[in-house]
Amino acid sequence: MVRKAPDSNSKSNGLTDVVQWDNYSLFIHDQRVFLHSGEFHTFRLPVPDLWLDIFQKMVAAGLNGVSIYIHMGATNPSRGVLDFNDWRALQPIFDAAKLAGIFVTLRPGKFDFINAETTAGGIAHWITSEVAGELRTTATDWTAAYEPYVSGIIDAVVPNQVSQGGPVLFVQIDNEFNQTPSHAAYFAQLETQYREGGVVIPLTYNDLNEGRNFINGTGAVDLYGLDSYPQGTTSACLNPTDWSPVATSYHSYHLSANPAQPFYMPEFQGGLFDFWGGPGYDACALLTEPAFQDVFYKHNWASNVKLISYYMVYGGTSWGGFPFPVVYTSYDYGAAIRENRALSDKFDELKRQGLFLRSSSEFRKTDWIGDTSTGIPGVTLNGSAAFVTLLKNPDTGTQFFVTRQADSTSTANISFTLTVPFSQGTLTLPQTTGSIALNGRQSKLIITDYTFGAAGALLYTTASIFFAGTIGARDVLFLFGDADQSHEFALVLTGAGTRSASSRIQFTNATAAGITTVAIASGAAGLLTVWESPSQLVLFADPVTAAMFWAPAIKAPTPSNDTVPGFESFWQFGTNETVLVGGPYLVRNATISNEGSTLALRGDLNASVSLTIVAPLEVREVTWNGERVDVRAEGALLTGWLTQSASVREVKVPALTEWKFADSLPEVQSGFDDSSWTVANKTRTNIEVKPLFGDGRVLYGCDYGFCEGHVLFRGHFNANGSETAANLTIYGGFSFAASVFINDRFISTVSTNAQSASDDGQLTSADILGVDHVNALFAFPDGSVVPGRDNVLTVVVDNMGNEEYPDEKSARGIAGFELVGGTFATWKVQGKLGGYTNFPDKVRGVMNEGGLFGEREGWHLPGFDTSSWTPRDLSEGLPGGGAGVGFFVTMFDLAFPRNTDVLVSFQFEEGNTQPYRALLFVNGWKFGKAISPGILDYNGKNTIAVALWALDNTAVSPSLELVIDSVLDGGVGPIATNNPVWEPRS
Ligand code: IPT
Repeated sequence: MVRKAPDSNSKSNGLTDVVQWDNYSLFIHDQRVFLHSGEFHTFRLPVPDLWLDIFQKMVAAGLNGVSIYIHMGATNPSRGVLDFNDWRALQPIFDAAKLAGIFVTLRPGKFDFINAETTAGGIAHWITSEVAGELRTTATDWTAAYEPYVSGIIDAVVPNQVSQGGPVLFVQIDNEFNQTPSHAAYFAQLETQYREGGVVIPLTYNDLNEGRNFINGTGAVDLYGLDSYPQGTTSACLNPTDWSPVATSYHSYHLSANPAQPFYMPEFQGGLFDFWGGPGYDACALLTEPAFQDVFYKHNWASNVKLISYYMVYGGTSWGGFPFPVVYTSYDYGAAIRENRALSDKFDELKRQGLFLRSSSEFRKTDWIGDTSTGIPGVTLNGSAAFVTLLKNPDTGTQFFVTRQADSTSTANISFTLTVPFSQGTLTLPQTTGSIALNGRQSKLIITDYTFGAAGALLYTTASIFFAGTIGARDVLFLFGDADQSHEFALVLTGAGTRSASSRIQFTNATAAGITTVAIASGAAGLLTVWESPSQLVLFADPVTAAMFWAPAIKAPTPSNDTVPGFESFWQFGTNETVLVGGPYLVRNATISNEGSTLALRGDLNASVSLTIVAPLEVREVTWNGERVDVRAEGALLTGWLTQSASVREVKVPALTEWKFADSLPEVQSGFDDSSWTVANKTRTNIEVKPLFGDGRVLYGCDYGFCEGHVLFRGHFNANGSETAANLTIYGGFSFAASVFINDRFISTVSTNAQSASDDGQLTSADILGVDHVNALFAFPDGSVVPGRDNVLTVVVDNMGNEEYPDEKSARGIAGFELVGGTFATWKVQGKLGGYTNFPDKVRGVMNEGGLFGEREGWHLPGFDTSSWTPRDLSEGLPGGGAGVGFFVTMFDLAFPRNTDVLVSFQFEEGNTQPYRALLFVNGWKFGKAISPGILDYNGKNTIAVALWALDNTAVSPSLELVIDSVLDGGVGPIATNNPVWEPRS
C-alpha cells in the first residue's frame, strides 16, 4: 500500500538515501512528503508520559512532524556532567514519537543556539561564567565546553535516525546564525562532530529571515530553511488585530537562494510569546487566530513551501530558571494547543489544513506558475480585490489556485471569478453560482483536475477539501465551505447511488460526458451527504462542522511487506487506512479488528456528543475507550451517541486553606551565621560587564556557582560610625527586583518596570536591555549602623535569567558597590544549595531551585514537615506587614477518577498590583500557572509552597486558588509522577 517507485532521479541527501530531496520536496523511503510540523519543547512539559499526549494531538491535526529544541543548560548543568535522565531523557521522546507516528526534527542547539526565550538562549549557565572565549566560534575553550554535550546528543540520536527505523529525520545544528568566517568555521567543526559520530540524516539550519546564510561555502548545511514571523515578535500581542501584510518575497527568494532544494521553513509564526506586563496569551492567540493561519499559512503554500514547522504548536511552561528575562513562566504562546493542553479554535484550523495536505499527494510536487502580479498564462481573474497564485503538478496537471485578498490585511467581503485552463479546455469558475467569495481575512484553494481514492476524479472545486481518500471500498471526498457563501464543484459520480435531496444542493449534468456539477447554495450548514454509492461518498459541511471530524490512521494489524519497518504508525509509511469520526473532543487512535467488523476508537470527551462515523462498510460494531457503543447505519454513515462518564462530575478541587508559615529571610536577623557561605573574592570574570566600581571584587552569583533564581549577597564592614549609605549597581535582567537591608532594617527595594518600557505600545530590545539593572543609593536609617562591630548589608537579588545572543554572559548580581563613609570588608554570596556542581535535587534539576533560605532548606519539597510552623493564611501576607520573604505551605488530596484528564490551573488574583512577588512550588517544582498531571498527583497528596516576597513595608494580601479549566473523559493513559520528597540537607 505504501512503498512506491521513486519518481525523481536527481535527488540529494545527507549521508543516507532514506532521506532525500529534489527541488520540489523531501522524500522519505523514496516517497514524496509534505513535512507538516509543529514545535514543542519537552523541557517545557517535564512529564514524559504527557509527550505522547501532545504528539497524538499533533498527529490528529494531520501533522507528520515535530520540531524539538533540547536545552543544553538543563542537561549539562556543570562542566563534564551530562544528565539525560528523567524529563531530560531523549529516548522517551523518540519512543512516543514513533508510537504516535510523527517525524522528529531535533534541534539540540547549544548556544543561543536555541534562543526560544530561554535563559542564555539555551547555553549552559556554567559556560557563561567559565568560558573566556567567544561563544559559537572555534575558540578552544568554547569547543571543549560544548563537545561533550553534542556527543551526548549524537549517542542518543544515532540509533533513532529514520535510516535505522527511528523517528529522527533532521538534526538542526545551531539556531539562526550568520555566516561570518568564525561562525562558518564553527559550523563546519560542529558538522564534522555529528558526521564522525554517525549521524547520517540531513543536518539542517534555520536562517533568520532571508539571510542567505549557510547555503553555500564553509559550514553549509545539507538542507537550508528560513524562519519567518510576519506578525512580528516581542510586543506584537499588544495590537492583536493589526495585521502585517503577507511577505511577497518568499517565492523569489527561494528561487534565488536555494532553487535545487525544496522550500523549507523551519519556524513559521504559530503564535507569539508574551512579556512581563504584557496583554496575556489570549491576545497572542488572537494575533495568530484561525484567520491568520488561513491567510498566512496558505500564502506559504502559494510560495511553494513544502516543509514547514509552526513555532509553537504547544508552548508549555518556562518553569524554574528557564525563562529569559523578558518572559514569564507561561509559554502558552497563544498556540493551537494551549498551555493546559486544551485544543483551541486554532487547532481546528490546523486540522482543516493538515488533513487536506495529508490527503493531497498531488500537492507534494508543484511548479510555481505565476501569480496576479506576474500574470498567469491563460488565466483571467475578474475581481481586482483578489490575488491568485497558481501551483501546478507537472505530472498530473492538477492545479491549485491559492486565492486571497490583494490587500492581505483587508477585512472587506469580496468576490471574484476565475477563467482557467484545465484538462478539458477552459473553464470559468464558478459555472452556476455567480462568484467565489472571500469573507475578509480569508484564503481559499480553488483546485482543478484533482484525484481522490482509487478512482475519484474531481474536475474542479471552489469548496475546500477537508479530506480525500479511500475508506474501505469507497472513495471519499469531504468538502467544506462557509455557510454564508455558495460553492461549486464538478466530479464524476460513480456507482449506483443517491443524490442529496437538500434544497440547497443543485445537480447539473456538465457539458462533458459523465461529469456532474454540484452547486451548494449559501445557507448550507451542518453535514450534508451530497452523494453516496457503494463506491463513492461525497460529503459537504460548514467549516466548524468539518472540524468536528477526525481521521485517525488505522495501524495495520500486522505489518505487511508494504509497510516500512518501524513506521507502522506513520501515515503514508505504515498505513493509508483511516476512518472519519465526528463528534468527540479528540480521537487519539483507531484500530479495526474481527475481520474488519469492529472499530475500536480511543479519545477524549468534554461532553456527551452524537457520533458520526464513515468506516468501511464491513464495520458493524464500534467501541469507544473499550466500551461498546450502539451504532446504527444511517445511509452511508454510522451514527450513535457517546455519553460522558458520570464520574467527571465528581471531579473537584479543594480550596487552598490551612497554610503554615515560616520566615524565609533569617539573613536579616541579627546573629545570622553566614560562615558556610562562599566568600566572594574573585577579581576576574568572563561575564561581559566587568565590575563597574568598588574594589575589583566580582559579585556575580554565577561566578560562584549560583546562576539560577534568587541570590543573596552579604557585605560585611566594621563600622566606624560615619557610614551613611551604600551605592550599588545591581543587575537582574528585565523586570527584576532587589531588596536591600542594613543589619535587620529594611532600606528599600528597587526594580525595573516592564510596563514603563512598553508604554509607547512597543517593546524593543533597547527597552529590554536598558532595564536590566539599577543604580541607587541605599541610605542607612538612623541608628541602623552600630559602630565598632560587624555590620552587614544584605542584598536579595532576583535573577530573571540571562539574555539571549549575543549577551548570554549576562551580569547578574552586584556590578558596583561603594560604602559611603567606609569600606566593605568581606562579601559573602549564597544561591541555590550546592551551586551548579552540587545541587541536591537531581531529578528536578539545576533549573529548579534558587537561593532563598526556604529553597536551600527544601521547604518547597513534598514531605517537608511543617508541623512546627505557625498557621497563617496566605491572604494575611507577612507578619508585621513589612518587607521580607516568607514561605507558606499547604497540602491537599486529590482523588480524580481514572481515565479522566483534568486541565487545572493555579491562579493568583487577577491584575495584581500589590507590592509583592511570589514563587509557586507545586510538589517541589517551581511552576507557573497551568499544572499537568505528573506534576500534580491526581490521586494522592499534593504540596503547594509559596515563597512570598513582600517588596516594601506595605501589607499584602495574596490569594491563590486551584481551578479546573476542563474535565475530559479519556486522556492519554496513566501518568507517572516523579516528585522526590524532602530529605535532610546539609
Ligand atoms: C526565533 C527563534 O529561533 C526561536 O527560538 C524563538 O526565539 C522565536 O524566534 C521567537 O519566539 S528568532 C526570530 C524571531 C528572530
